[in-house]
Amino acid sequence: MKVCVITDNLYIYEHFVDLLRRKPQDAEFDFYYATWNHAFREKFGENGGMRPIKLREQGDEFFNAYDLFISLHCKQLFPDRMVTEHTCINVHPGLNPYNRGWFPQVFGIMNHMPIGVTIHLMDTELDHGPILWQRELKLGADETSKDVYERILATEMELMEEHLEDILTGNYTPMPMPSEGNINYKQDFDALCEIDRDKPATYGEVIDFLRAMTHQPYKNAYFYDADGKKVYVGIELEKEQ
Ligand code: 0FX
Repeated sequence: MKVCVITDNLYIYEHFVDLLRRKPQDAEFDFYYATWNHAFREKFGENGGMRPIKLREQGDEFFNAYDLFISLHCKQLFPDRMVTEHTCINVHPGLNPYNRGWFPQVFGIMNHMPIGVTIHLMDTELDHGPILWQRELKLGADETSKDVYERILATEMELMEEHLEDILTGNYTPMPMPSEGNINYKQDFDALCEIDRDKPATYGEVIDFLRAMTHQPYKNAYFYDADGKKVYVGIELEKEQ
């Protein structure tokens, strides 16, 4: 069988390739990334193990060349005909249906919502479709977005390792999503970043907001100083031993 894997996340790509090396599968895998992913373009170029692709420009010839499509943090929307006519599986860094879309753990920390990992069949809506497997992660009071995101990535790879063969052989029972849940977009995250210094909040809300926005090396939350310069804000948390 031929499998098309599309990813824009280096950690996931490298760990998935390592998984295939450790546990060879009876399938041929092709890897693609988004044409506008400059970091991948610099690293992989046009050939080698990875190729750039713009999914919405592909025709039947491309789609019919594969038996299965897997999105491992692919930053492109899969075209409708791809998800309706072919089997497409998404590995998502959130516990569907909570916080579908952009940076699920950020919104999970801020809004005290469940955090985790979901592998699901894709349909025409974003991070939506029957659930195959998922695992919830409990958030520690001292964890930032980065801390829990590292556990999310590791959990995604654990689930993939446990179920790759099931994915390839179709050995699963899709479960309907329990509800539509909620969805966040990149604009929602961008809008959170500017701090309104006059907004009243409890200490608890401030701590949760800052740990949701703390994810080195990214500079997320900020306010403007008297000279109109951005001052970035993060938080350091340390639990006693
Ligand atoms: O690949 P990914 O981990 O995931 C994102 C979406 O969250 C996910 O729902 C979608 N399926 C996937 C295709 O794209 O995103 P990332 O590698 O851009 O960012 C990883 C984490 O880093 C993110 O969860 C929060 C943090 N981050 C990232 C950026 C770019 C920040 O805190 N600030 C940023 O500006």
